[in-house]
Amino acid sequence: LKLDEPAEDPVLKSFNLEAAAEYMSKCSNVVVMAGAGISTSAGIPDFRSPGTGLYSQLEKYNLPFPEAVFHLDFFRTNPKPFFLLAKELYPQKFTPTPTHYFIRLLEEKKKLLRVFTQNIDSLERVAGISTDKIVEAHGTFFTSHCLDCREEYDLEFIKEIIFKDEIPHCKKCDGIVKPDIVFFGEKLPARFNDCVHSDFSKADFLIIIGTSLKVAPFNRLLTFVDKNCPRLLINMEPAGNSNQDMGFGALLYGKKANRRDVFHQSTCDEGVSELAKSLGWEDEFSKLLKSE
Ligand code: CNA
Repeated sequence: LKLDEPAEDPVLKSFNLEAAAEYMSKCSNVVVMAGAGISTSAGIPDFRSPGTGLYSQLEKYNLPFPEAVFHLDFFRTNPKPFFLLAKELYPQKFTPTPTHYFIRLLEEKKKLLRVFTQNIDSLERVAGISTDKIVEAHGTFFTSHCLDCREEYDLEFIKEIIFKDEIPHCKKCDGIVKPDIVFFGEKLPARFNDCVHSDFSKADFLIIIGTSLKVAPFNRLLTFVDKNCPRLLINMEPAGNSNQDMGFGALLYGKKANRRDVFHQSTCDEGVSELAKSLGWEDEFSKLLKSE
C-alpha cells in the first residue's frame, strides 16, 4: 500500500462463516468453484490427498510422472494406465453428496449463477442441478469420442470395455476411444470460456469448495471476481499457492491485508451444513437431503 492511497474498507464484518453467510443472504449471483473434494464422501478418491488420493496410488503403472496418465501424447502411445485408473475411479453408485445438494438448494433459492466444476463424475447433474447452471470445466465421462474419426460413444460402451480391462476401440476406424474429459494439453470446452466471461464480472459471492487450486487455468478464476466480491473457501486444507498474489495464497501466506476472504477449514459436507444453518436454511436443507 502506498502512503497516499486510502485504505479500502473491509467488505465483510469479520472473516468467518457467519459473516460470510450474512453477506451471502443478500446475494443473487453466487458462483461456485468446485473440485474433487466435494465427491470424496461419495467414495470417489481425489488426486492429491496424501495416502487416499489417486496420485499416491499410481506407482504400479510405471508412469514417468503421475500426471502422465492424463497427458494426451502419453495416452496415444500407452492408454492402458488411464483405463485401469478409470475403472478404479468409476463410482460404485452415482450418489451425490450433501454438498451437491447444497448447490441444488442454492439454485432453488434463485441464488446460483453457475457452478464451475473440475469434476468429471457428473454428480452435479445427478443431484438435479439444471444443466444450464453447470459448467464441467474439465469435461465428463458421460460421452467419449474416437481420437481419430471423432465418432461419439456413450457411457455404457466405455464402462463395459473398461470393466473387462480392455482398451475401447472405435467400431468404425479402430482408433482409440477417449472419454470427453480434458487432458493436459487439450483445450477446455468452449462453454467454459463463454461462461467465465459472462459470469465472473457479475458474481456477487464466490464459494470455492473441495479443491487444492493447483490446476490452471481453473485456479485463476478466483481472481476474476470484483474486488468487493467475498470469496469463501471451504476445504480440508489451505488451497492455492504462495505466489498467487491475488488468490487465497496471498491471504493464507499473509501477503496482503484481508478485506473479503474467508477460509473455513472443514469437510465440504460439514461446511455447507453450517453455512445452511447460518443462512437459516437448516430445515429446507435437511428436508432436501431426506427426500433424495
Ligand atoms: P485435488 O487436487 O485432488 O484436491 C482436492 C482437495 O480437496 C484437497 O485440497 C483436499 O484436501 C480437499 N478435500 C478432499 N476431500 C475433502 C472433503 N471431504 N472435504 C473438504 N475438502 C476435501 O483435486 P482438484 O479438484 O483440486 O484438482 C483438479 C482435478 C482433480 C480435476 O482435473 C478433476 O478432474 C480431478 N478429479 C476429479 C474427480 C471427480 O470427478 N470426482 C476425482 C479425482 C480427481
